Amino acid sequence: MIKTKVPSLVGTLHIPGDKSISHRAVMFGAIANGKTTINNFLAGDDCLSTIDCFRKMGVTIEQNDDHVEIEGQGIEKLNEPSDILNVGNSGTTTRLILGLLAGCDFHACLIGDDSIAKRPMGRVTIPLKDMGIQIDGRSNGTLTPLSIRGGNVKPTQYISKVASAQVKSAILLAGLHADGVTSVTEPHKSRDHSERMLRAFGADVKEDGLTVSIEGKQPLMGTNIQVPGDISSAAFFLVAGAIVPNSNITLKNVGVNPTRTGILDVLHMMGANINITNERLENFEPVADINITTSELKGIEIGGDLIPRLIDEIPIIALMATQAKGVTVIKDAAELKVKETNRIDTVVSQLIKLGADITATDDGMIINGTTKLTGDHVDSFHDHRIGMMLSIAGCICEGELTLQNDEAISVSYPNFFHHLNSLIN
Ligand code: SPQ
Repeated sequence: MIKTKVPSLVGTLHIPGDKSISHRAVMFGAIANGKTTINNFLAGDDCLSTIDCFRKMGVTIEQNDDHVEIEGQGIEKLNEPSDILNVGNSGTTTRLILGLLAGCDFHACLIGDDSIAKRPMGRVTIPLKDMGIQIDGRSNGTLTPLSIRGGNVKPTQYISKVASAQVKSAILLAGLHADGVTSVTEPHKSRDHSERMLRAFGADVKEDGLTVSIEGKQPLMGTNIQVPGDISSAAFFLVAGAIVPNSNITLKNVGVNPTRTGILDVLHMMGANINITNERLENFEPVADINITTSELKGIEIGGDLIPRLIDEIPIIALMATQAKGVTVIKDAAELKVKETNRIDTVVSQLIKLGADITATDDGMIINGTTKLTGDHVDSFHDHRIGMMLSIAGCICEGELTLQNDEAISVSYPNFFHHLNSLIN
């Protein structure tokens, strides 16, 4: 992919479905009783991996682009898979499926790509083993490939060291099949899509501050899920609208769940011209339309509770900070090191290539703006969010930016380049 400076970005986009919500809709639909339909499903590689895993366990799933129909027959009707479950590049699939398989009295093996093989799974497998589940795999069952034999789940009261929706969801899904109450307490609140969607499927989930709890043995009932647009995908165009000259972009139907809107807080704090309208509750998630125009930005400090609310947006926030006056400090974000790539290293190394003044720290980065960026040969390192961030960088670079491994973008935003090109005048 080659990208050069653009004069402006103008137009309206319908952002594709939320990845986190699409995964959960398939998983919960597969273990519910009765039919589940999903509209605006994200047909990206990660969510297709989730569908593939459940088909291998005998669930009938019809998928036509962004419409999915699942014939759920309850978790007890899942079959022992005769083939390995391939999670591809998806951390969400790996960790949530482990929690769900904890409730299944059979054996299953999980494998993923090279990136998944490096990501820490002990944060889920260790508490699941404490709940009585047999798990083995590389590095004492903390790295893929993993094998699991579920059944006889014991409830737990788990205190997590990290604010992670994947850890929280995996333990709650295991707890759904235990006798008694399972709870998870986090240091900061992570995204709450599982809690909201479990309720939409008829389960009773309780929240008390940073603790979420669920009573075991509750059946899920199939339902209709309308997936909102993914704010993590919208973030690339929000930042593009703010930093590309003469721009005016409207994004329709974006999920604005408060556990995900850290990017909107950052845009406000940096002084962006952003307007949020038509806020409504669709199904069980808040949704809105967002307009942004070219803005004069200023550097800020980002850390603490804000981090879990924008963790996946940090690569694009770092690019925005190169175009903001003054210093931006991103801290408390060591979790970036265990994503599809070490996102502190990949963001910093690739933005330095373009001429940014950016330094890696132990738990984030420091960016001095504003800097003029110049095109160079850069790499996504097979990380979709790094690929999209660098493509937006190309829109403001002097000279040509060439991006290696751009196909990774289809993990979460298969029509990203089509959308970007449609805004170029
Ligand atoms: O699914 P995966 O690979 O972990 O995807 C990422 C992403 O950038 O798309 C992280 F690399 O998003 C995670 C997110 O960082 C998706 C997610 C979820 O759906 O529950 C939660 C976050 O991860 P975590 O580890 O904080 O729970």
